[in-house]
Amino acid sequence: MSDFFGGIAPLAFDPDAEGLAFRHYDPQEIVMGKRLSEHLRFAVAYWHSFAWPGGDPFGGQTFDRPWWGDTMEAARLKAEIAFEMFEILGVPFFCWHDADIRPEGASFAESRRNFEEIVAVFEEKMAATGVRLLWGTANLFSHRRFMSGAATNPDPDVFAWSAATVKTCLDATHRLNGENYVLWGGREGYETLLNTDMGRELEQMGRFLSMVVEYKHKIGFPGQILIEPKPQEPTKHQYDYDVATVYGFLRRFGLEDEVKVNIEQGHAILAGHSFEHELALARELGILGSIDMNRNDYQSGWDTDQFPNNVPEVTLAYYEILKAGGLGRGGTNFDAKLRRQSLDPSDLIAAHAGAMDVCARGLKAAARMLEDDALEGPRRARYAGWETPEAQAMLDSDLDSIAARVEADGVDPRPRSGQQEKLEAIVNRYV
Ligand code: XLS
Ligand code: NI
Ligand code: NI
Repeated sequence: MSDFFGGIAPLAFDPDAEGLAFRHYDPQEIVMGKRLSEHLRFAVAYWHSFAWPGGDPFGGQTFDRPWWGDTMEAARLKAEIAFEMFEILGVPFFCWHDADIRPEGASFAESRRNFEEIVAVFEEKMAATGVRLLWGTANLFSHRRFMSGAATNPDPDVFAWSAATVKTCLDATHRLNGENYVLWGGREGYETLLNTDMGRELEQMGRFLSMVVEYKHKIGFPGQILIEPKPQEPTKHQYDYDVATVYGFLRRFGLEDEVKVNIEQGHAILAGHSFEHELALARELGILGSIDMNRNDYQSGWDTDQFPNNVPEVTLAYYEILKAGGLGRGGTNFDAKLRRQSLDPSDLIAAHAGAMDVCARGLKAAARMLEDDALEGPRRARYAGWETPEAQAMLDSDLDSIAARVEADGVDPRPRSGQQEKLEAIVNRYV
């Protein structure tokens, strides 16, 4: 045991507690026939909690961490303390990028050896604690070699480096029995068309993704491959803009049955959508895979990756997820970081615990709305006209016969209220 967390005990569910505890998240609580922990499938993001130094565009590191440094010893200490936090929080999962967990080596091979050494450390710690891997991913955006993209880079050597990196990370994810493997196109996009061959870059990206899927089948990795959409930042135009764009891309390369999406709250907002819009669309397209839970600052217009703290918003998100039948192999990954003034180790615990409570409240409210048919009842009533045999038959007919029927039957549409305010008031009763 390190003394980093100063002896903070594993958090209990205790609505009346004074200090750190869960007020709404009781992992054992049964909701719609399933434990809350199985619905929510919480994961800690290694990068934000253990690799991010607290910088912003105007200043660097604010956090003091005993594991700062580019050595294997530091990487081992970081792993040690990360697992201590997982146990304090009682989270079932975590997620990593290769670059979060190991120091960069002088060559590809050295980086890979460093990485695999820490993966072996994880393997032991996971066996000892029961914490599992929600997903692994490759960081193909931080190092300057990726500044013009990874798979979409004009330099084929960067494509090669990226392919080798994803192979290494997918192997490790498989070895650790990860539930999913994520690809976020960190710099797959462009800054200016003046120097960009967009058609070529999209082809490269499609071929790259196909290779990932081929390799997954070759090694027998049973997890899901997930793309994480984001419209901009770091590049001005990211190719994986939103769920709709990713779906079109998957269809084009024949991958719509192979790849799903990992949808992030803040990215949905950046794309000009709501989180629930992206979730509902992915569900309807059959590609809902997993979620990155966080929130953006609504004024700043960029990806601030704050911990969620808005129950009504989170409720509507889990509502769409419950309607999809749950997260399946996916989970709720806190792709969220502390504010840079939140220096204390206990801030890390409080941030996650608070966010877990927000999610628990949201999920429970969503479940009650579903169980009471509070929104689905009115929604069914709104579309009831389509349940008649006549209406269904129309979909199999043609414009001629529809036009003839409109005149023969004297069809005369009567507008009806959409009742939005009444429905909003209903939601307000549950949150
Ligand atoms: C960045 C992304 C990133 C992915 C994983 O905006 O959210 O953190 O989740 O590469
Ligand atoms: Ni993310
Ligand atoms: Ni993000």
